[in-house]
Amino acid sequence: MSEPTRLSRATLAQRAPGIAAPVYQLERRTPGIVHFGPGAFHRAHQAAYADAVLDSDPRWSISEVALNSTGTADALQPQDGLYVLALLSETPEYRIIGSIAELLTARGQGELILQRLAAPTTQLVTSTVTEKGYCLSPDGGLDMNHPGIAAELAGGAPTTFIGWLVAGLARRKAEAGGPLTVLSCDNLAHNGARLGRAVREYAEATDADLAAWIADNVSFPSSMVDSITPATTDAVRDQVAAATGLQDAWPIQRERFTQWVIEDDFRGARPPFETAGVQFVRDVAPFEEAKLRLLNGPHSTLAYLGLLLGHETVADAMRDPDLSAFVARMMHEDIAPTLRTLEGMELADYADSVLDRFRNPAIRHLLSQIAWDGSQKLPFRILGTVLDRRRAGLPTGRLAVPLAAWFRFLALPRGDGDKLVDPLGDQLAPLAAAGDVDALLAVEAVFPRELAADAEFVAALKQAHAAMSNRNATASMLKTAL
Ligand code: CS2
Repeated sequence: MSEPTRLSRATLAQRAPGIAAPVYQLERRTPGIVHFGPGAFHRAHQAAYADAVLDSDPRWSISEVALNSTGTADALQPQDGLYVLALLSETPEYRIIGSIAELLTARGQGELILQRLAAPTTQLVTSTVTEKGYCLSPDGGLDMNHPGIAAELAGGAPTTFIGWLVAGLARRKAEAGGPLTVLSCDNLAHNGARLGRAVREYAEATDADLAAWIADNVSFPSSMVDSITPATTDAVRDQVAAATGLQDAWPIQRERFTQWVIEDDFRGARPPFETAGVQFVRDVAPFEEAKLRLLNGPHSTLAYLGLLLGHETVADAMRDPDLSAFVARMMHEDIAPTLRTLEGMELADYADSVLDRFRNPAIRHLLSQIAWDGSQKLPFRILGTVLDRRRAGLPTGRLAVPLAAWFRFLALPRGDGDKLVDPLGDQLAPLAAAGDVDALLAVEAVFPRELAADAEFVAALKQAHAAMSNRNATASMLKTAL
């Protein structure tokens, strides 16, 4: 059998019948959005929303900026930025996305990146650079000791997201490019406020006039983004080629469900995302908290416990009756009571709908993928909930279990192809291997001092940790923790 033709503008018309593709004019894409971090999550989510509005408003195609790798650019440049989005369910659906106008990489294209950030046609900057990309210190401000930030502040060229953003804003100020909205799309509580603070602190450390200009001209709304997006595999590539008749070097798969709630605080023009289902609200915080605590927290719980129990995917872990019952009770009884009510949605229904999504048999979401970067994720996903509970005089409850499971996960022996992916891995793994819970709790980049000094919390964590010495012990602990 001959290889299918590679997807590109020139071959788009050869796609299989029924495969949706852009009807707007691809050759006239002028980016109105600059996005940092063109990974799978962005291409599953923001780029699909932009694609949906381009028919009615041609201003909103995207200039992608990759800071650390050239992989996405290498895959999509020969395809004129086009790629296939596979919506997975029992009846999968495929859609060709055309919102990526260009792909820039920081290595070698820095000048173009600054030009795009300064251009008056650019009205919105978005980011999915993951938690660690924000270079934050435990107090929530910019980490001036982060090696990348420290090198930039000492006069080095930008390498970090914050560094590039501030350099672009300086160029925009110099060229009178006009006001701008910078919209964080990462899984951090109060993501916009955090990003705004990091940018302000960076600018104040380098150029007071610029800091003042940013305060007057740039807004940093928060947003909550949601769509489960497992990493692309060769099986997905084959499935996409068979369904569309075109070869895509890097298609993206995600569940059908998607949600984007954005704080309505725009300085430049606002894309008509509401026509594509985006909710613009005054206060994102209740949505953000509900999602981080009731979806991402349980996801990480399934990941660490599931891996300790020998499961591979989220759906596998959900088929384990003790594990799924434990997670459901933790959500309803330990997490939901810490949350504010959501407009138009009961928290209990929200929790149940998340559990349904975790059960989706059409998705193979590897627990090992979710287990990455625990030191960056758990403060937002679990520790905020624990802090709220303790401040309200409630016990730590079941939430000690995922944290103890993370410690046990960090201690697992690893082979060559199985490196621990976590920026604090080298510091945490030896402490976890020694079973030193006190030393782990003393890592201030992860654990707020208030919790490390809380006797009830420490005792609950130690007890859960002791109960998970091996797979069988973990399985029977889960039964009793029910
Ligand atoms: C997951 C998230 O990998 C992870 O840590 O918990 O990527 C999750 O799938 C998304 O936030 C869902 O919107």
